[in-house]
Amino acid sequence: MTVLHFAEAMLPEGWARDVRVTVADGVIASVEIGAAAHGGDERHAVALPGMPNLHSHAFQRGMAGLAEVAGPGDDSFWTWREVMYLFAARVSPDDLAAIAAMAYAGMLETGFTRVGEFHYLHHAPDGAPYADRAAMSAAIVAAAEETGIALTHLPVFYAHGGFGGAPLGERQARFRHDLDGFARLLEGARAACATLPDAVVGVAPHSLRAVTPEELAALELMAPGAPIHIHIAEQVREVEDCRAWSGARPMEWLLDHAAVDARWCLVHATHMTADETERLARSGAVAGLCPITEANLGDGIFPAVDFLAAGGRYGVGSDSNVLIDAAEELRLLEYGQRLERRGRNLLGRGGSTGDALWRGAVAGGARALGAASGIAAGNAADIVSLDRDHPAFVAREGAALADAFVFARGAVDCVWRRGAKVVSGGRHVARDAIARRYAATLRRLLA
Ligand code: NGQ
Ligand code: ZN
Repeated sequence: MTVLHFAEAMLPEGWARDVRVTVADGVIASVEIGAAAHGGDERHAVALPGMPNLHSHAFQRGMAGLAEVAGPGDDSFWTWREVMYLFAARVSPDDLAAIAAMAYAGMLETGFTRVGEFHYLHHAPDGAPYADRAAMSAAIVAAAEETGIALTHLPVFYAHGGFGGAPLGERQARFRHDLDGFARLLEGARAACATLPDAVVGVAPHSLRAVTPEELAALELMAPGAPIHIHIAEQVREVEDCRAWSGARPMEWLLDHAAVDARWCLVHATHMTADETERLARSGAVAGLCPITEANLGDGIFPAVDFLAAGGRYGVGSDSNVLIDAAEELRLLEYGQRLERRGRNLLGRGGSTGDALWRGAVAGGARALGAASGIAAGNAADIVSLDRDHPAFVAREGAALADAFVFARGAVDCVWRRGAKVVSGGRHVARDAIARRYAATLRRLLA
């Protein structure tokens, strides 16, 4: 049994002082408020609940910064995707394990304690399944195990290169399944996750471009009650292609044809009409927002003010992992709205904006990843402490600490996953070994 004592903590019911968190078998057994530290308690200053990262493509961390060079024509999401596919074609299961471990260690260092891995790099580069058809899933699991991050594994079904069942392109061969093959992959992925504590396995139709309506309906039934994630309405061209195919916009089509509810996470959801925004909010689904990647790829700005006003739920994801930073995702989410609407404090629901964003994204992210969240008895002890000595935190307390963390770049001190300290002094405990292996992998892949 471990007892952590925090001078201040962000609890579900509000900020509290002198908080004793007792952890047994990785789970919070009790939370005492206004309790002095006992002799054997490990003492820390400020605790936040761990942040779920609801959308990651871990392998893309290996190409971070390599698509920031202008090509011969106008650059766009679609030209970025070609660069990404070239990199993706080189990554073996061992390479994936090394890159994902680096990405996951980095996530933990910024306060992410669970990752939703939206995983579509299933087969060998020529499209042939590996002998163990879940070998790439196993690599993801190995990285989660090595770093300690909680995993919601989201095997992706990706069968078409465009709306209306268009064939896949040559560079997409690694992603391909039919429904039977995908069912077997899902079995393999579940087996690979079986020994990983708190692991969740969901299912992810990649996008309306990549699945037919019949396939989507079948996928909905493959993981009853588990999270279901899909990319949607990220790019204007995707909206136009969807209208040409069906007469409807992507969000409109999905809400009309699928039973979208609280088990769904709709990733990006950037381009919506006012009516779609309202309907999505009412559905109970989580909007999976990835502000850093959406900015990097030139996607557009999510209508967050209207979505929140309609009662919508959201969480954040690091998606392409071009930059991994939980607080920065929230900062950019708020700043996109400020720049567009020329206002301030738009997503804070009338109170402290950084505090509301951290709480909102913890709750929505956990729902999207099929997990519980928050520093409360019965939940996994997934806790982040802040570096009280960082200048950004001087003379701040309570919600003002969260604001300083989100907007003024304070720093993380420690991170616990299931009560085990995986980050100490801002560094992952296995960073050196993980970074060495990552460097060797990248030098070889990019040679
Ligand atoms: C992905 N990324 O799955 O990594 C996609 C691009 C695709 C984003 N949508 C791949 N941001 O669309 O095929
Ligand atoms: Zn994505």
